[in-house]
Amino acid sequence: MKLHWSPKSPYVRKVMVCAHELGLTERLELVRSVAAMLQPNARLMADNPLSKIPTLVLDDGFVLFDSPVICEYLNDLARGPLFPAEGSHKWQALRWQAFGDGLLDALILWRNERERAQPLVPLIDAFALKVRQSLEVLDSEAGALAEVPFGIGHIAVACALGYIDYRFDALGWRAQAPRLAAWMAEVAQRPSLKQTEPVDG
Ligand SMILES: N[C@@H](CCC(=O)N[C@@H](CS)C(=O)NCC(=O)O)C(=O)O
Repeated sequence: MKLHWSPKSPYVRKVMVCAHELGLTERLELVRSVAAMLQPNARLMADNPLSKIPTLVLDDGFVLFDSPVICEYLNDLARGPLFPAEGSHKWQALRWQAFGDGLLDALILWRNERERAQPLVPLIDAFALKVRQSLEVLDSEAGALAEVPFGIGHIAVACALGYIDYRFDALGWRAQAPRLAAWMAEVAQRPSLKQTEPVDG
């Protein structure tokens, strides 16, 4: 399988964490693909017209995106435990995945805006508010995160927090969300997270 990949993308990181957890990394051929909102990538678009990563091309040519779909596919392939099949654990995991992904969406749009010559201040303020409030809610859920078996919800939240460390270090989120920080300190010890820390280049 061919994965359009970048060491910087937190959504790609979700897929790679799943692959590590599921013992599937050897099955993935990583293709370094640059995906930038303002520069559609023709080579990537041949597989995904949305020009986004992660994009997974299966051996029979069928193409999967986006990260929730690819993560679930890998979990099915390995008959893994990362997606609880039913009941409240299922919805809790999917909600945390949506929460982590949504937090990432806000952070990435925030970063794009702050890099413009004249950022729109109300937009920056709105992203800052959403991120602050999300951290507050996740902090209140740190106990629940620690209680249930590690899965896709934990992966998405951890990748979002890892992205804050990578691109928004100045936020100092740990002071604002100490219980979440303690949870993250433990989860970050997993080899799957250690081996997928974002790097420039
Ligand atoms: N919802 C998608 C988001 C993927 C995404 O936005 N990836 C970024 C890279 S971090 C991207 O490809 N951006 C290029 C673009 O938006 O044109 C997912 O979960 O896979």
